[in-house]
Amino acid sequence: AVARDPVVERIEALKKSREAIILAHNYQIGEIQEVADFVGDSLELSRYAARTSHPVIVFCGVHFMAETAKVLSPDKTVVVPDLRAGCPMSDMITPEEVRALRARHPEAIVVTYVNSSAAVKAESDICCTSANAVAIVNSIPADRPILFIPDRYLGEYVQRQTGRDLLLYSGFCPTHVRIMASDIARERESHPDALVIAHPECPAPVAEAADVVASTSRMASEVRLSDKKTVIVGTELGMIHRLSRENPEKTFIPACQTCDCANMKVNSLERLLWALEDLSPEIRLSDEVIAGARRALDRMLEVS
Ligand code: CIZ
Ligand code: SF4
Repeated sequence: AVARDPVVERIEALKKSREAIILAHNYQIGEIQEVADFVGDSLELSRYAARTSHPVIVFCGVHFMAETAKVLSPDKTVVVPDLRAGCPMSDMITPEEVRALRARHPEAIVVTYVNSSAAVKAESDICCTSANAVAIVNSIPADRPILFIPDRYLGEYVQRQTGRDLLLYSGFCPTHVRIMASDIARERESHPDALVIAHPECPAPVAEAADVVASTSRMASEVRLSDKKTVIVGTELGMIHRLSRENPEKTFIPACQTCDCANMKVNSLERLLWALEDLSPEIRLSDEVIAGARRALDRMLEVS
């Protein structure tokens, strides 16, 4: 038998005694994806968390994602490997700023990307993910102004797709902006037959240079369905682990070697083990924030 990593063995034993499940985002390190019960995008993970009968969820991703799991499963214990794994984009807007924007645009519907704190979601009308942002915006009557927060690049992508004029905010993902259109051009030259996929958090020149602009969940299905043997990947590097595992016959080339989210990489197997041992650090939210964020998430789930 192959010798097993003692940390992995302890994680698996504790998972049983704690009646816990481990959820991992597509951008987590490979070792965490391998011990997880389910790997997916933030919404898939939160919906999985809400369906499971396990009382304890160890959420391996960044803070706002674990908050969403808590909002959808308020009676469960949601722990994370490390509270310092935040998201700079999500930190670019506060609930006070949303209230100030609303005061300036009282007619506007506030559409909030899930990459935001639960407190910001609670100030919003409806949430969206990168997978359903276009459908959510299309569901809003054409005469209503839309305030789209916090990601300006996802917002610009939605504008191009829907032809609607959105009031955009200035947030962005510091990881995805590292990918340049020149990176795509260089890799296309080396791999002329490759499929190029990019995330809508990338600025327009990169999105426009890609064959497919998609959320990580749709990237996974597009790659599975494509007959291209080589894929140039324009998103966070952790995604390549998931894609390689699901498509062992295909070759994956990162568009940019530095598209690595430091926050996603704060989580390690050891910290995951300690979270299971201590059932800490735990995500805690006020009832008010849970109710408000839940309303905006439920509206999204009704539409998509
Ligand atoms: O919502 C998510 O999980 C993120 C941040 C990326 C994606 O497109 O799946
Ligand atoms: Fe935030 Fe970007 Fe990291 Fe996602 S990849 S957690 S949006 S900084």
